Amino acid sequence: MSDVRSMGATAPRRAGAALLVIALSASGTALAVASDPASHRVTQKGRAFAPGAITMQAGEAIEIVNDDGELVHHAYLDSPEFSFDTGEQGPGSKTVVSFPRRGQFTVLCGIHPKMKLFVSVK
Ligand SMILES: [Cu+2]
Repeated sequence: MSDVRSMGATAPRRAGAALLVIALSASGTALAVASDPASHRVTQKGRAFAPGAITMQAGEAIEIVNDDGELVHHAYLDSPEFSFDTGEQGPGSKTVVSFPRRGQFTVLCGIHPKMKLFVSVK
């Protein structure tokens, strides 16, 4: 009985995370999928990440929102320690990416080379 009660208590949050994983898996591209709700939010309006720099704790996640009209974006990070690729981010899409490691990272857009998001993970 105690097992059932414990499952009930965590079910809503786990269900949300499971849906997120499924949504990202469907695009077949996200390698770093956050299991927790994002604690930071970045928009891409005007072909620019905003804010352009974020300081966060290891294990936290960023929700990258494409609120840039009809434009498609494609955020990715390629570093020796850690990388991810969101694939194409259609208009209105939201992609959550977790940063498991400490370090200084630069997220780029595969479509707009001038877009840069500096992430400092403490
Ligand atoms: Cu872009």
